[in-house]
This record gives sequence, C-alpha cells and structure tokens, in this order.
Amino acid sequence: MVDLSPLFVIRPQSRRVAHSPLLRKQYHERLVLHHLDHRDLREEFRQEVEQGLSASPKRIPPKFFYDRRGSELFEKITKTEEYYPTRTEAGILAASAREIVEAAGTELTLIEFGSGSSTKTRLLLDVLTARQEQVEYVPIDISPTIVQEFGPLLLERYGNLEIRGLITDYHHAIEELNAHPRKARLFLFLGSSLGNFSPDEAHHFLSEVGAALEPQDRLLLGVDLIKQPEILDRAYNDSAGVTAAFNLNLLTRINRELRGHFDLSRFRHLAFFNKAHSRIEMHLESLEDQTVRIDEFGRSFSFARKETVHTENSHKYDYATLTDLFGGAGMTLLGRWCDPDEWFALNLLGPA
Ligand code: AVJ
Repeated sequence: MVDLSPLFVIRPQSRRVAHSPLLRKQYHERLVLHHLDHRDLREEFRQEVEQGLSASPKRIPPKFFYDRRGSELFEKITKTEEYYPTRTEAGILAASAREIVEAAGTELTLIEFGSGSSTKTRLLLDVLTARQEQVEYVPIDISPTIVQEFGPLLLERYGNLEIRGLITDYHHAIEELNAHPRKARLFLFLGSSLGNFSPDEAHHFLSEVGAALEPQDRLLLGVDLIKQPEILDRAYNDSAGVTAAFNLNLLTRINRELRGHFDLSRFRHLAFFNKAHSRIEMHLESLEDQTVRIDEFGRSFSFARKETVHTENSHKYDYATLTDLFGGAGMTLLGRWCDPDEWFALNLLGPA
C-alpha cells in the first residue's frame, strides 16, 4: 500500500499570498503533491535507453520527452500554427463544457491523466466550480514541475478548489485511486495522449480504467481522428522547428543525465504519417555513420547513416476502431462531441 503522506507541499510564490498568513495556510492545505515513488524514474530512464539503443530497430519511449525543457517545448508545440489538436480540443470544450459536465453527472471529483498545464481543464473547472460548493482536482503527471507551476494559478482562480496531485505514471495512479473510493469521479484523458499507446496498450489501459469505474464514474477521452496525411504531417513538422527541438531534446537529456556524447547537429528530426498503422511516427535520424559514447553505460553505440531511433507513435483513430476499442475494454460510449470538421473527438465513457 502506498504511503499517502505529502512529501512536500507547494509554497506560494506570489507576494499577495505571502503577505497573508490566512491565505498562505489555505494554499498549503489546498495544494498537495504525492510522489508515488514505486520505481526510480532515473533508473528506468537508464535501463530503457540502454535497451532501446541496443535493440534493432532502435527506440526510446516518448514518456522520456518530458523533462523540464521537454515539457516547456511541448507547451510551445501546442501553440504552433500547425499543431491543431490542442486548439481543436479546446474549441470543443469551450463550446460544450457545460453540456459535457451535465452529461457526466452531479457532484464530481475531477481526475486527470497527464494533466500538463491544465489549460483545457480550466474550461471544465469553470463549470464545475460554479455548480459545486467544493471541487477536488487530482492531476496525475509524471513531471512534478508542471503541476508545481500551474497548480497555484488554478488555486488563485478558483477559491473552492483543492488539488491533490499524484506524481507517477498512469498505471500506478489507477492502483492508488482504487484504494480510495469516493464520490462520483470524472476521469480526463485529453489531448489524444491515448495515441501514444499501441492498440494493445490502449486496450490494456482502457480495460484498467474501465475496471476501476464505479457505476457513476465517467471517463472523458480526447482522441485525434484520421484526416488528410498532409495535415497530419504538417502538425508534426512545424515550420518554427519546435517539434524538432522537442524530439532532439531527448538526446540532450541523455547527454546530461547519462553522460552521453550525442552531437545534435549529426541527427535530424523525422516525422511522417504511417498509413498502414494509422499513426504519426517520430524518429531521430542519424545524418552519418557514427559512434556515440554514453559514459553511464561505459560503452558506445553505432549509428549507420539514415538509421533512426524511433521516439514516438501518435495513433489516429476512426469511429469504427474506437467502437471496437471501447467495447473490448468493457466501456460504453455515452456521448461524443466533435469540432465541425471532425478532426478531433471527445468521448464520454461509462462502465459497461
Ligand atoms: C502529447 C502524445 C498527444 O502525439 O500529438 C506532439 C505529443 N509529439 N508533437 C501527440 C507530440 C509531437 C502529443 N501527445
């Protein structure tokens, strides 16, 4: 069983708050982060990089993009002209948050997988905090920095909000949530982060969440839909090069945390739509034959010219695939909200 005592509590940064003992106390009580340190993330990074670079084809999983710099770069991606998913999903929420919340139930706790900056979540919190006396928000994120940074902004905005963040991965978060049954919960999995999972992993994840749902609980799931490949390609090859920097930052992270010797000018960002698998693939392509030493492993890895390290898959769905996925995971589709072009879909799911 997990130790739930807070390992640290956010201290307010803003002057207004620092000058008010009452508010400061409230802030301490209202924003708590729990670090569920089942595994050592550093050790996991170490192992997966060594295994992934020894494998053929080479690969590193996308969850390692999100160090401090990577999280910043991702936020920047969401603001590029070409990257439509965030803005499209936010548009759906702006138009339909009230309807979605009403369909989801009364008196809800909000639990979000991969909360990031919680920007879109605010559209739902606007509605929830207006109709409920008290709202509990549980952001779950692998990166504490993002919750530390944005949590206080939310508290400032909503006087009746309490945040109990979980710093962990999805799997352990679900175990943790199961251990504490409470009032009806609205789970959020936005941004089409589901797309990072293989079809098998998506099935597994949704089955796990489905099994955790009590009869009144709901899951609001954002998914990116299949569209013209040119639009997809553009979204992952923005002209300002932010996505390229995001991808290449993985090598910077290896250099820093594992004492690697990657020369970033000898690799390039590669992203394209793989139609057969209905997914965007991101790779880091070696521009020449080269050998790169990583001191942490006491060895080098060779890269042939044009050889790639596969760093991300981002699956795109159609409704038929989603129907199968939801049914197979024991979930019922209760509602769906889309933008007029049907580029993105928000799905409200309940237990079967
Ligand atoms: C956060 C996984 C939804 O797949 O579109 C954006 C990550 N990678 N640009 C996505 C990402 C490159 C994003 N997800």
